[in-house]
Amino acid sequence: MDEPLPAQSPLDRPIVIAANRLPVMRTEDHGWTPSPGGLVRALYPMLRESGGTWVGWTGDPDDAAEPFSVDGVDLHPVAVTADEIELYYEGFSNDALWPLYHDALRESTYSIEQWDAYHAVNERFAITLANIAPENSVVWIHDYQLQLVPGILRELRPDLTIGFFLHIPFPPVELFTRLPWRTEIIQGLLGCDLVGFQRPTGAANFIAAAHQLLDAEHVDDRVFHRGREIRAGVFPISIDVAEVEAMAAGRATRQHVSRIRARLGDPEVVMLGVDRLDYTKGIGLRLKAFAQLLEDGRLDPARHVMVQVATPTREAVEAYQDERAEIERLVGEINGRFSSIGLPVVHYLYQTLPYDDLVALYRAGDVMLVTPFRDGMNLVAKEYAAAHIDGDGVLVLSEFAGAADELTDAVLVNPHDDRALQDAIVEAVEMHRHERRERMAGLRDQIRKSDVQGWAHRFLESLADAGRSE
Ligand code: ADQ
Repeated sequence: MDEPLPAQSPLDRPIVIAANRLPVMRTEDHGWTPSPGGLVRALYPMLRESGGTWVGWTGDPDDAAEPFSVDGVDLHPVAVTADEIELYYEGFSNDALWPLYHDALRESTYSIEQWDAYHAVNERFAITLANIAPENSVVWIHDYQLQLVPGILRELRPDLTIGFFLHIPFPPVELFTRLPWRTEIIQGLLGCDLVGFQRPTGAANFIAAAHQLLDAEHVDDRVFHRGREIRAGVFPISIDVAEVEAMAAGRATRQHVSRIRARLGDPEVVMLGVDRLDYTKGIGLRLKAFAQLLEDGRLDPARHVMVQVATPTREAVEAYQDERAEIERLVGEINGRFSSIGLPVVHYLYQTLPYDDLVALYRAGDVMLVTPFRDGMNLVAKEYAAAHIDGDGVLVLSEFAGAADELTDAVLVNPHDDRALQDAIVEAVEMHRHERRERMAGLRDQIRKSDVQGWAHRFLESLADAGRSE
């Protein structure tokens, strides 16, 4: 593995992070503890070392907590009202932008009330940042909920170096321009010094939209707008590889893996899906492909089982309720047809699991199915490879996940093509041990080259460069 990077920030200036959510959750005794999740794991130690600040929402409506510190990290809550949660978060962010950015086409339901709330919350974030960011500091804003913040903040505080990272895809200009407020969004992002994307296509789509909507010229990754230069860079996010490997190597995990396989009836092949229950993740298609393979006798319920873990998410949004109902209907239908007493063929958990349980499941999975229609990166694919310290296991991966650019030793598949998906699953199940090990070695080499700490360092170094070239 490459030299581990120090927890310190690569910058000589204070950093302020802004994300929709603060990186902490309330504990039962009314204190705070860092939340789980890769982004927090990547950035929290760095802020702790360099004494940084994080601005975000606590997750509770109307929560206007005073600024506080956890482990030396200053946290500045931004209040979001119950109405705004419905309009800004569930509405504009998750019911308008999310499907549009994942090319999940459906009838457009763009609402001015939702847009107004999105604008108001973005403005509140920008004002909070303007009030607290030290002179000449670096501000790093995250994701699609906050795309207007850079533009508003630039007006308020021209001294700051401003970066933005989009965790989800940026759509092709033909789709993006459906959005009534497309120009405002591009203007917002052009307030940055550096805008980061997961894949080269995201950066290219953004540059094309800036050109079409605002006549912004560009040379390579540099966009020119109103006398300023904005860089559009590519920074594929990763995971804390060392942490997953250490968890996977623990004795408790090894014992847990044996227990899981025994409880599943010691099948020959355990197929695994782990996703937030989101309609972009292709869970239904995967289940249908599995059912068709059982139907056709290409898989055998006595030898092949599937475990699908789906994390509850965005449960107030109707499209998510529909998706859950459809997946649970499919699981019931498949089990009804193909299971025998005490041995279901699909094991389905609608639960958020502790990270060590998830790592044990990854290790227990012989074939991992990651089949989103569209995904910024997909960290599950990387976690699976990191957990397979035994050097075995096959990853079936959608071409439409950002991870497909790097994880070329996976069995890559177009999940929109039923037959291709079924064939990819059979190829993974029947793959010879020698090929499995060769491919897994390739996947593991790749992820060990770029972990999440490296990702954060690369972004911040480029941001400092972009800020200097103003
Ligand atoms: P997500 O859409 O949430 O992230 P993903 O990258 O797969 O998708 O991350 C999910 C995370 O949740 C993983 O770290 C996984 O371990 C965890 N998780 C999943 N199911 C779980 C369960 N049942 N219990 C506990 N934890 C579970 C968005 C984008 C992605 C992008 C990331 C990071 O949509 O494309 O990779 O941000 O930029």
